[in-house]
Amino acid sequence: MSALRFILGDQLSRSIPTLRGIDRDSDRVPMVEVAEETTYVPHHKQKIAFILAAMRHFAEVLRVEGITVDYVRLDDPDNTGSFTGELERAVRRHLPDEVFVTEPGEYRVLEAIEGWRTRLNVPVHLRPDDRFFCTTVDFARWAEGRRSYRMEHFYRSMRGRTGILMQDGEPVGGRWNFDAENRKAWPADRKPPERLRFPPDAITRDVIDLVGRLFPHHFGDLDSFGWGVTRADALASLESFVAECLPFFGDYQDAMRSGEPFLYHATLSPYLNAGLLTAPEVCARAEEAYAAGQAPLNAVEGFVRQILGWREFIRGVYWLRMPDYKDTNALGARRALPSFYWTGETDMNCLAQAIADTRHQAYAHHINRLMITGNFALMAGIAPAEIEAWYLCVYADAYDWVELPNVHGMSTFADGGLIASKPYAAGGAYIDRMSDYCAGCRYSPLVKSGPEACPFNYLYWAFLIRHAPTLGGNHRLAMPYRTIARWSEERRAAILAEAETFLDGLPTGYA
Ligand code: FAD
Ligand code: DLZ
Ligand code: SF4
Repeated sequence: MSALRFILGDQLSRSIPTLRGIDRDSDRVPMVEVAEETTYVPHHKQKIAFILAAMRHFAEVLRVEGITVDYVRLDDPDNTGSFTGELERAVRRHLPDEVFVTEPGEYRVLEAIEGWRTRLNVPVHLRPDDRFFCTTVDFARWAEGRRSYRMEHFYRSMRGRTGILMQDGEPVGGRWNFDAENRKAWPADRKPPERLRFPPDAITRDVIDLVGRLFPHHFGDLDSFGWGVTRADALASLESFVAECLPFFGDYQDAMRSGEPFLYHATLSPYLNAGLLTAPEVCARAEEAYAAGQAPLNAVEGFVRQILGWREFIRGVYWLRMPDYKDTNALGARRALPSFYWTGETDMNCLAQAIADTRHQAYAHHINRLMITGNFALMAGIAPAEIEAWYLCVYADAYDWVELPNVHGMSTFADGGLIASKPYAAGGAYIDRMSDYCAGCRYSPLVKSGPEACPFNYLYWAFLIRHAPTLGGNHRLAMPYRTIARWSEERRAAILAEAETFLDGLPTGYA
């Protein structure tokens, strides 16, 4: 018996189920760089470089172990450009008795894999991806009978099931959640730690050259590439995060700062999502730091909640609700994406800063994604498909399974409240409180209308007025709707008109 054990670009874990039971003498491991994956959206150049460089390094690790890797490069003249085409070629070359693959992270790839059984004429074994805490089956069980899904409920059940930060069946510290202590603004005189960057080695430099040549028009800078591309790099990043950032992770989780994209955030998502780290080992390391007195409970609990809670929850929702989830558009949002999402050329300093970080690093932390670029898209009524494609392009950590529910469920409320109890909409005052962006802006967060007014202010009110039939009954929005109810019809119409004029003036399209 011989087998092909097909590894996808986000399955770079030695523990991946595909490799279990491998026979080094007879089995082969195809890994393929293909145009379909590099261009199904025009990914940030650093995202492509990160994945291809990590794939090439992972192939070397397997080879050192004596495993035969059948690696196809992007510029191989015989490359057919797709997973299916390349697997077909590999089957023709090696005539295996069977093919193993682990569940992919994207629904469109799962659909392709489902076609392989008939197309390849060999048995294809699809193995569950067990690098997560919660299986898709267990999530479906948890979700059964619920009309909406709330992360906090799921998270508590996961704490109980895994025993993470639990003692005698109770949450360590007597509370599940320390968020109330985690909303500090960034002090003006505080300097965030330097982050670990990894100078590209010869393999990565080759990939960077390739990406520069083949994708010159894709979004993003390439010369600032500093991502790690091996498991050793990812582990070093984890250690550096635990030592330098974790102790303050909770305190400044929601803060934003000009020219400082990372603050105390982990920047581990590209490694987790590509398989260079696993969620259980990262949570175990954080718990260990708490036990050793290296980091306080509010920080460790806050961090664990992001991974054991949010990351697992988002994945569960994706696999439970796809494919229909992609088409949700509860607020009927139809606008095209403004060009400034690609160019960063806007007088709104918060957006210019968040997009500049994104262009430069293929990274922006959660609050920049949710409350700056996401908040604007929500209130401007950008079509979910347009903003979703942008998020999928621009971040090194972006895959459909994690990006889509964050966009449809969190930032655009396209799922109508399936996972969020209210839309994450906020005016300039919130952004001013949590960042230093407004001080460098030509608009003022204190002005509500007119040429000096922060556009987030009138967009906020126009958003609520426009969606009063859908959102007016949401008890979490009772206060702003009471304010609107006190306004005259003329005042509401003027706010709507100001917002429309502003939005209609924004150039759209990929620039
Ligand atoms: P930290 O803030 O340090 O958090 C630690 C870890 O928790 C992250 O590495 C990540 O694995 C996990 N995590 C935290 N929040 C979430 C979340 N909401 N969903 C899933 N995992 C989470 N994350 C992605 O990994 N890929 C995406 O494509 C992606 N798209 C997003 C789109 C939008 C509109 C929003 C609002 C959020 C998105 N996120 C996405 C979630 C989150 O912003 C990133 O995981 C986080 O910014 C990664 O940076 P970090 O490693 O420094 O995270
Ligand atoms: C994102 C990506 C890119 C840009 N390129 C490749 C590639 O050339 N080969 C590959 O195996 N994977 C790539 N990936 C990651 C895949 O898109 C990802 O594995 C699938 O979407 C399944 O989650
Ligand atoms: Fe953004 Fe408004 Fe502040 Fe300018 S004033 S940075 S547009 S929130």
